[in-house]
Amino acid sequence: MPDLPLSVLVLHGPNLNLLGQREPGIYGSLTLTEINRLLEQEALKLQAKIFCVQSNHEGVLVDTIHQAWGKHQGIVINPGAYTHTSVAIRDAIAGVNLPSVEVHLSNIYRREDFRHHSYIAPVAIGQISGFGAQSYILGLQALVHHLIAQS
Ligand code: CA2
Repeated sequence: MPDLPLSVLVLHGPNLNLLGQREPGIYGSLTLTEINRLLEQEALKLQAKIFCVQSNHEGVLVDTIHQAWGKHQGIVINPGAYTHTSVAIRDAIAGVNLPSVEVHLSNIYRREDFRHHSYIAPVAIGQISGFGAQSYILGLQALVHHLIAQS
């Protein structure tokens, strides 16, 4: 067992600050604050600490990933639309070499073709897509179990 508590960075990408206010049919009716609260409750059960950050800016997401090194043991990330475009976020995750789980509220493979490709997936330990807010909970559980197993 590692020295507890494990510390996990939860990173939310662009437009996820709008959750609960628009497009509930695709992304659900919970706000980002409500999702973060659910994650806090799950983290407590898992005896982990989480730090939640949302940004609409690619560079801020890259900087936040860099700053996770030496501070957090893993990352749960919903890169939003940057999933499908960002070599910079992929390189940042590969660069810090922290176990990362990619999560999506919607099932990106049931949507437009351009959402079927993820630049992040090859540098993530796994991907969870399509379970709404539960995708984040499953992602946090999977990451913490992975971190415990590898310690
Ligand atoms: O399903 C997901 O979690 C996504 O990462 C969400 C991104 C989308 O670009 C990805 O393909 C899949 C979009 C997030 C936008 O969130 C909104 C929430 C409410 C209203 C408008 C946008």
